[in-house]
Amino acid sequence: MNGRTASLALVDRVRAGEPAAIARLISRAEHGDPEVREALARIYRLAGRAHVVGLTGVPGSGKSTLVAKLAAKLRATGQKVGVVAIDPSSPYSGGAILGDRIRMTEMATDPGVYIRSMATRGATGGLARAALDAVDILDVAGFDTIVIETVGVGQDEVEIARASHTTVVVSAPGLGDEIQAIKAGILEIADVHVVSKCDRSDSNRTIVDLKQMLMLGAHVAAGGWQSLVIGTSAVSGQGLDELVEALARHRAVAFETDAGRQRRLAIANFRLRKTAENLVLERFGAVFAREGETLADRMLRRETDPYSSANELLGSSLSQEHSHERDARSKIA
Ligand SMILES: Nc1nc2c(ncn2[C@@H]2O[C@H](COP(=O)(O)OP(=O)(O)OP(=O)(O)O)[C@@H](O)[C@H]2O)c(=O)[nH]1
Ligand SMILES: [Mg+2]
Repeated sequence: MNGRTASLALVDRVRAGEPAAIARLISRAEHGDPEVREALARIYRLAGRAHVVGLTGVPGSGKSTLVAKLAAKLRATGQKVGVVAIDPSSPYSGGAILGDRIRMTEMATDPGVYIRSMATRGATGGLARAALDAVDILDVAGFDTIVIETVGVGQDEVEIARASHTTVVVSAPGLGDEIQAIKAGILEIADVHVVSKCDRSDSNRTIVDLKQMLMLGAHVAAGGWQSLVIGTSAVSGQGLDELVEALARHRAVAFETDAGRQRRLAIANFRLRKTAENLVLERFGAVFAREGETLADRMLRRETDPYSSANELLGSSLSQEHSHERDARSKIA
């Protein structure tokens, strides 16, 4: 069985919710071989049911711990929960704080929770591409809510958080000005702000600061959604019900309002652009490797110039199509 057939065979097993198939298809997606594209194309068309929540915040703000608690809450309401953790700086055992190890272990064996860490820094076609393919795979596998945890410090991570139906930004109490400055860029993308570690005495200050900052910006986002600040504690469980409730309300905005549709359209647009850019670069790379040196040599002799040569290269990059992509299209059509 070649890579293409093997990947396609995984799609049906993913639909049946088989964990081994989910893991394998995500790995193949991460690797980004052209052979997996036909399978991912099918996956995309089958997906679209799940509520995708992007959860971001600076390192150590308590994201993984919160996700573990949130997953347990959602499980209790009967939902299946998928988690995609992007480049976690600590292994995904963050939920195992303060004597809570046993519950995390239980969750790890619960088929209704699927946690996947991705170190996709070098993934072909980029971090966003691989992460969003993984989300689609979990969606097709029947997970109702899928949380993408990213460290909100780089452009890629912010893009991923934006490519979710609902964006949660986690702030921890007592972060220095320096860190707050980094965060300034991600605060504005939040639909829901969480101040974690509210068992700590300095958390009120952070909540007040955030609320003030939001009031300064005083805007009601599209769809009538007013972003809010929720204080949570993984120790006492404070705020978790409120967070679950806010997510449910925002899910309704995403799926049932015009503004929500606009956002989902923007996400589709983003993915189209990323995928197309990726294909162009890939094909251009192949053509450049083949013809670049000859053209450079002709340039050196002043028989041609960078502009004409670049046009020529781009022309042949775009006119050639990989045979497996042609196959994939005719199969899907
Ligand atoms: N007191 C207290 N500590 C917490 C709480 N939530 C998380 N922590 C602690 O904060 C630290 C960081 O938690 P993580 O959940 O790993 O944070 P993270 O944002 O996922 O970190 P990275 O993935 O490394 O970016 C850990 O030592 C946790 O035990 C909380 O509600 N209260
Ligand atoms: Mg983490």
